[in-house]
Amino acid sequence: MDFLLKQIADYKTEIDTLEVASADNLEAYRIRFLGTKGIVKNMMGEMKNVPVDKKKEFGQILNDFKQFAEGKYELWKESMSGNGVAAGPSIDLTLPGDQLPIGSRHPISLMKNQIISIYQRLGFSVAEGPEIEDDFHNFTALNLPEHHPARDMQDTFYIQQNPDWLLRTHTSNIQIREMEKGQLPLRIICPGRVYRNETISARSHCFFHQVEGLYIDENVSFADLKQTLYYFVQEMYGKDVKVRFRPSYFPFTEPSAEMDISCQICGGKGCSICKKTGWLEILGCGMIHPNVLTNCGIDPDKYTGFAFGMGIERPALLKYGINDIRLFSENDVRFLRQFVAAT
Ligand code: 2U9
Repeated sequence: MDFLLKQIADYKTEIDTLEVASADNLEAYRIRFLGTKGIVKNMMGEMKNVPVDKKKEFGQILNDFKQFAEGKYELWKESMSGNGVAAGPSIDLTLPGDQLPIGSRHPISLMKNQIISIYQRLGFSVAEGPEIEDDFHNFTALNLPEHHPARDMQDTFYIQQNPDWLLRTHTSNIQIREMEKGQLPLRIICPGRVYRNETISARSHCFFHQVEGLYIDENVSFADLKQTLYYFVQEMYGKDVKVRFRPSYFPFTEPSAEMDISCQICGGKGCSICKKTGWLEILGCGMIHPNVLTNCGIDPDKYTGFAFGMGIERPALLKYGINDIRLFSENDVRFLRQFVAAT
């Protein structure tokens, strides 16, 4: 009987040191210890060889062993909780997870973020507004006379159900809404998508993106405007960039100007991109028209301000050497994947 007791003790040690990590391991354990020809059954069969006076004692030990082996089985089965894998030490939580594919930023977003961050360094904060707008915030407040060609059905997408609603033609509606809040001084940069009823081609689209800016305070002058925009282009295109302002006309600014930079392709010598002029037009600007200030409840005798607007697509085409504006909105991943992951 001593030999049998030693065997039971050895089996117990073996069970204690077992690592049952999968459903297959568990089944192998069940067959080896608890199966019809398993170790527990075998031991039961040894009962007949045990002397009569020891049968009771051996029976008790055997019963304990059986319960121990069955208990372990139930414990492991429960810990697998239906997924076939044991919880606990068999899962290495320190292993790195599966790597998710990293997307890339859209080139329009890259350009937009770069522009925004330059103006943020000058104290401008970002403001946004609705793409579906009413006539007042898109046109009337901006001193656009009733019969101005920009209001024409040919140029503007009107909402059929309500002729007072339209898809904004510029992001200036954001500035109007911010000015209406009456919190001055105001120094904002307004990015967003705008819509114009134009035929889609490699050079133009019926929607595109703009960044506009606005600065209103007491004693703001055209010199402030020039210095702000000069800082912007130096940050954007480098210290060697040259600028020039040409007089222009916009209903919402007076005086108005367009700003050119020396051509970034030929360095000002003249090429096909700058049409041999050596200059590239990049934005429009001007002092906010007093009527626009009045329309938004701001006293033009106390406050002055400047505004500017630029499209994002054209500088992005130049920067990334893209020759078709339609690529920006086709969402072809072969095109989109080429841009830097995250900035
Ligand atoms: C308010 C007052 C004035 C915004 C301005 C321009 C000049 C301009 C064009 C650039 C290229 C539009 O995308 S584009 O075609 N924009 O030339 N935008 S001044 O002036 C404002 C805006 C809001 C309240």
